[in-house]
Amino acid sequence: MDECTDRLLDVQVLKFGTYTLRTGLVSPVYVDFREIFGFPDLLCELAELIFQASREAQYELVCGVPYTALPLATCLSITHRLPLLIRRKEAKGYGTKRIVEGKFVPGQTCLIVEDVVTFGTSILDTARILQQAGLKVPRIISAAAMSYGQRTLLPTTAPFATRLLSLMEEKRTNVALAADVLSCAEALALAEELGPEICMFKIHADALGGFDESFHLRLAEIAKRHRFLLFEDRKFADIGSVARRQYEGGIFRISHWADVVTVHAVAGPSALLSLQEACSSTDNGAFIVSEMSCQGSLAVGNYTQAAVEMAKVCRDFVAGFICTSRVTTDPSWVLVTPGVKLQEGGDGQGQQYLTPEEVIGRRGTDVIVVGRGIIDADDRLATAQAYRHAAWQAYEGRVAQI
Ligand code: S5P
Repeated sequence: MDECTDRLLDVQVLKFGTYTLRTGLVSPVYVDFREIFGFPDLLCELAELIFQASREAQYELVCGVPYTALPLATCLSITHRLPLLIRRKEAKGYGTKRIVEGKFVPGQTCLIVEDVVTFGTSILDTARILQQAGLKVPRIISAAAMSYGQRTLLPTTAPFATRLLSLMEEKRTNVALAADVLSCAEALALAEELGPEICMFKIHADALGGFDESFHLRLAEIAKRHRFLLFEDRKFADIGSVARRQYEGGIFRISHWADVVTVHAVAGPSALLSLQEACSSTDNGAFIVSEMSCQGSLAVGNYTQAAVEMAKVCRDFVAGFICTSRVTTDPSWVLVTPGVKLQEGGDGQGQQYLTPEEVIGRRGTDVIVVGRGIIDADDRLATAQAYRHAAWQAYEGRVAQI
């Protein structure tokens, strides 16, 4: 793979610099896949890497996302004798009017190959069309997709988002623990036991018995040793001046120890701007609550869209969103999803649970927040590891495999 990457750089398929993409995003990396057509041996080498990466998926047909991935799919088809399908961009207005060309029968399984994935829209369109034609799509393979690490290179990624994305990539975990226990002593024991498995430790300081300064000093020491970030789920929702006092003062003095906090969008951007001013380090940040996991939440539709839009006024402070779906396709924001359990369902009090595979793999968010799924388990460590494994597998399935 490294040799192949070197050659991709040599022939300028892969470029580093400052590039404004079609979407308006500025990227430090650019993949000009069409350049590869002049180097058939390199094209075959890349197709072979894709074949190796997709080996454990069982498929009988191969289809490239039009147009630039078609030669890759063709190469795979010829080398491995896999029948090729072509998905037209529009159905022909004459003759067969077919949108999927090639020989297949409904129920067969097809691998979709794409050259570069930024947001995945073209791939999802192709998958939908193949499924409508009766085909099964087990796996989508891309020659390039944005990993957590790559997203830290985007100039629009906020400092806290960069810290979190790098930590997730290095530690290989996208699980945040919701440490909703009764006392600070219990929270410290949890942090010590599960710290090695998680990227963030989330608390509601006002719901923990025995809160004092020694608690957050000890928590910060554990966080440093086990490498996780401290998340106070305060959900600020007041006018700017009050939100600032709640952040800096009182018993909790949140700004002194929390790396990240949550802020509701309901009061507009003033709370965010005040918190940013009061922030003890420019590396800290906030997540805007743009959707909620509970039944009947009003954070939907236009509210959600306005919350996402609002983040732009405070780009250095807002790291991303609390959400249950892909509320934005901009990869600089980190999407954090609560309401996650290994089995779908509810808690009888309005909470609704989705699985790690559903939120990370299918809906395309980045971090799962798990509370009772781990805390109520007999073996908390083994259960945290099971969530970590499931969420990481779902992430790896989403980004490039080669
Ligand atoms: O919409 C939301 C937003 C949040 S931050 N729904 C949520 O459940 N949360 C938080 O995630 C909630 O405050 C709790 O700490 C955690 C979910 O806990 P669980 O025990 O249901 O996994």
